[in-house]
Amino acid sequence: TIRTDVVVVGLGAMGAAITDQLARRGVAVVGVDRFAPPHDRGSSHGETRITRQAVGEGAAYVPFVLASHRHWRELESACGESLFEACGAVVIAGAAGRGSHHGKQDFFATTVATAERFAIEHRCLERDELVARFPQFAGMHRDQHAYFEPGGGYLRPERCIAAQLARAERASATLLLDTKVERIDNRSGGVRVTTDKAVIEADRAVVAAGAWATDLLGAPFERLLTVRRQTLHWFGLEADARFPADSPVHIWMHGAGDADYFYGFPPLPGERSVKVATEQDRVATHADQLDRQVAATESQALFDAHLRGRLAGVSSRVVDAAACLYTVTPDQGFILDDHPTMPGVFVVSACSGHGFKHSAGIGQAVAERLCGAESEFDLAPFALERFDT
Ligand code: PYC
Repeated sequence: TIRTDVVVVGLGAMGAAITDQLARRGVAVVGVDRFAPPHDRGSSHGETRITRQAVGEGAAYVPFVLASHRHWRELESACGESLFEACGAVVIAGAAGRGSHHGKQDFFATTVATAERFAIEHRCLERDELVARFPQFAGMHRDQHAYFEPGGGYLRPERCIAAQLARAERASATLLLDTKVERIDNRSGGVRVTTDKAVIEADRAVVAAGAWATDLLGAPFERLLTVRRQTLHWFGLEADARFPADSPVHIWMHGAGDADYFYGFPPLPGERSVKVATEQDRVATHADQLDRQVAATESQALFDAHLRGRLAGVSSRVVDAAACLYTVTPDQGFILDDHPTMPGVFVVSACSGHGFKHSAGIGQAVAERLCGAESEFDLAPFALERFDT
């Protein structure tokens, strides 16, 4: 039996950040993952993740992303690698800001209002201004609107996770990799985590197990959380593609529904392809049953529905594709809260497909909460009580 202060279950985006933050505060922490992160089985792979500070999902998220931007820069200094490319972020919406993203019909308006409220540098651009600067958006219509945030950009998720776990280990965290958590039980004064390799007894447990959380947490999570397969696609560039070197990431809402949109990244340095994706909210799966194979027809369907006639310079030639998992709540927000019936267990799942950009800040917030420290973060908007449990 291993004795520790805190056991963190799941070492993806959230678990790696929390383990790092706790270990650097001098807390004895054991992190457990069923694979060897960074890995491609969960929700944190695929080379890049969007980050944007004026969060259209709501102002409650802004402190997390602002803190994260500071943490990524510090982490870059610590690990000597590039983790955060501040190439800018563009959000495009239809007439009158029409379009929905992560369940928010007012995503575009909230993005602009949040930028104003938090004094985040941004510009609202007409179609011709945007296309003059970034010709790849030539398919934008004149009745569409664009928001440009120069401080947004993309993160390198696998590198961020590896760097945080390495730093956590340097600060004396113990990592148990390729170790499957079988159950979590309360015991007097704490928590017992039974894995296929060892039993861990801790004062507290943090469950950041993403798509596997439902198997460990019981009610009400099994009813609240839905696991969804999503796909990522890389398409080759045309020979005459014009992507300026400072090209931004984008979210492009071209219809009113949640799926009438796609997001994408500029070509990574030295690459002649771009990564793009949309999101689906119709089909549920289980983490262990994920079909990881992405059919050529899926990439073609994405290209036809979203890219064709919109993103200039991108060909329909598929260079690569991958599947990943979202773990989604009914309102597509986060859950950051104590487990209602398991004292000592703090839940950091699910992040509904938009968590990575916030993860370093959430690591700080959760570590402060567990240490009883004063905190700049308000976790109330992420409490379970907003759902009918
Ligand atoms: O957070 O910008 C984002 C995002 C886009 C698609 C998934 N997450």
